[in-house]
Amino acid sequence: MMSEKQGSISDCGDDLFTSLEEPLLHHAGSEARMAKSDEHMLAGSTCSGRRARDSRYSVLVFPLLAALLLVAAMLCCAVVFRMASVLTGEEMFMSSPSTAARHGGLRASYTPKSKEPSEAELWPREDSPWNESAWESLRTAFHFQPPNNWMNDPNAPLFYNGWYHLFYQYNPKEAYWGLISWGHAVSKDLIHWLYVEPFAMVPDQWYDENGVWTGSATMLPLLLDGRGRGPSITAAATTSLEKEEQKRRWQQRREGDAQLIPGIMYTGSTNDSWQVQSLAFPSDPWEEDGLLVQWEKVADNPVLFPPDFINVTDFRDPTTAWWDDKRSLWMMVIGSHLRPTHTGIALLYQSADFLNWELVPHKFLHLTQGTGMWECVDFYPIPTSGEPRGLDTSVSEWAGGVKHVLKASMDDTKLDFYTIGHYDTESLTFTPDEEELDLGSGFRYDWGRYYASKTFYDPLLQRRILFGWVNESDTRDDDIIKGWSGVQSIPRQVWFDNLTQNSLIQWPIEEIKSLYNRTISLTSFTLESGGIFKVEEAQGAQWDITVSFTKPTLHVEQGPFMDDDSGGAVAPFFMGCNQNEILSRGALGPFGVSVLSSEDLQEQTRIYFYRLFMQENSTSNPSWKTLVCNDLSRSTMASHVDNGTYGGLVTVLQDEDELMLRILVDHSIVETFAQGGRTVITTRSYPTIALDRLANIYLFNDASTSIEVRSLTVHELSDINIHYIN
Ligand code: DQQ
Repeated sequence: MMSEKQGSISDCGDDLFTSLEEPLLHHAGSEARMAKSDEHMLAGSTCSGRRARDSRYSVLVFPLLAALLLVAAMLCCAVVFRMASVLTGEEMFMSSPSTAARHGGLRASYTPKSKEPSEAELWPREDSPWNESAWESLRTAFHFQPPNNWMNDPNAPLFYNGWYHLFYQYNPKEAYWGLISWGHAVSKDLIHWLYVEPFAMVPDQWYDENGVWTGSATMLPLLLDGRGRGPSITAAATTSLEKEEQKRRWQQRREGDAQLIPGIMYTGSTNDSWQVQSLAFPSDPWEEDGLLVQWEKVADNPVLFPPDFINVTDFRDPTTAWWDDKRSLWMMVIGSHLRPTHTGIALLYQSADFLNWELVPHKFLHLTQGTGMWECVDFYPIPTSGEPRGLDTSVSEWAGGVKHVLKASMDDTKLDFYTIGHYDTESLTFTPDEEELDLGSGFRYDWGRYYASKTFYDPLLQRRILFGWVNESDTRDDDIIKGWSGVQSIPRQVWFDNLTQNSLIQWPIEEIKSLYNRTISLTSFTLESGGIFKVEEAQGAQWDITVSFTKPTLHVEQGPFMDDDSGGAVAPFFMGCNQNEILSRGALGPFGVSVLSSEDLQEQTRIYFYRLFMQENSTSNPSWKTLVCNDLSRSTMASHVDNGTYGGLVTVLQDEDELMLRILVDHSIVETFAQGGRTVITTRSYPTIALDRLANIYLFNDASTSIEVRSLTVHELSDINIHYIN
């Protein structure tokens, strides 16, 4: 059809039309544009006759040409304007028929999450407590951050060919959410990162025009054409030619994992804001591109549309898939919710070839009423005995026992909840071990600002690693001025807590020790009530601090009793650090560490324990409970940033005689791991005085009884100096 019409234009001999339309076709590349140019082409087909008839009007050629040139200039402006709006994230690369038209169904109603920024003043800003160098000191030194602009969710972490890969939701243009693409970084040790260019994926297709949103990687068996193109993916070679090729690839493999190729399933937000799932593969993972720099979206995209019983804007963030050996099928979960019941759901899909997916007949792996939209669901096996280790996502049986972890990032509250339970490979359902610890009411990964987390199995060291997005808690205008927003947490190893038997341990990966460059150690001293102790020679903002206190206990009648109107039935998992009791001095708290502290303590971020004698629920007897908190109330002199207190209860077993804190401090982020990693709190601090070498470390005891410090170890950490790979 195209060539027929083009034929009529060249018959006309009017190259102007062609030269005006071609750039439009080229830029737009959409069916809508094609329809428009078809009209022009039809008009063009009548032109040759008309021009022949009206040769007497040749005196008008120049004015006409001038007019046409003016129109051309205006059209060019329109194109430039359009491209500019693309670059500013207002609109993306093309317009094309709606997703509904392609798929059938209702159109989406969508409210963009990112609004235009308010008027932000640039340097110098008189009302800001920070100048340019102060802002620079708030940037982290050993956490992963992109070179600039906005970052949110960690995506598709994986290990391939000797390298760890981290992708992330990234706005390449601004320090706020929008134009979401996939940034990419690689590392040999999960600590020292290198930025990879170009971006792994950008919104350049109708099915991801509103953003290449969150997704996961699955390590797949050989791709039979070795090029990663979708239709050739299969779990097993079938023809003898394929088998030959497979054999060749197996012989070729350089590393233990090289026979597996990552495939990425991600959510695309379409040109009319439907959420659909699409696939991408590395272009040449075998020979030329072992670092997985180039990615190709498959021709059959999108591979999944939202089912008709959910809203088309509530269908996102596919998990890493697992192989169901019994049924020879790939399985994968996508998060959503049911309106109007507000039930959070994990939709369960299956596929024989990773390309064609169908919802299992009973639809859900799991659901929980009242929890709302589930984002970034994660689902993985966890061994329940032996040394801390992880398992490949496809493992469902393990000699030492295995349970499964289900995590959902709750869109309503922006909190990451997890629950531990049993995955039944017959009924294909997940059941939490304890109903009261189901998603939304049980454990959180982190009690601070931590969201959209994602794990992966590290086959090199047989462990499961967790990443999470830590957002800013200053203002959007601050972010625009400083030019960046968002940090990834230190990668944490996660394993089953054999002692509590119902929760996870999270612990900074061992590799962080490669950054230690100076150590201060102290042992056995007493902090009297009201006492404060300055750690000498500890000026700076990059620390790994471990402190152990002797567990303090009192006779019941001396302890603070936490009561409430329901007769003492405080739900412990919602017990936060912002209760009034916590702000005042108690018998056994608060005591702990203050970091990012100015010399005069005007500014300090306080991390503390607080022991309470309280009732866990209406049927239990009161007993000692321990709260652990990151308190930002004095963390900055700036009045416009978050100054809340974050934290929750930490389990301290009866036979444990110490309370332990490990705290990672990195300029504007403080990650607290309490009691060996049973409770974790990540918060942001924006000091105005306690910056760099003006930041100190203190121990303090605001309890009315004395506290014993058993040991204190403070490691100063080096910068990781992330730069682009050559
Ligand atoms: N971020 C992505 C979504 C996801 C959300 C978009 C969670 O895919 O649900 O940037 O932060």
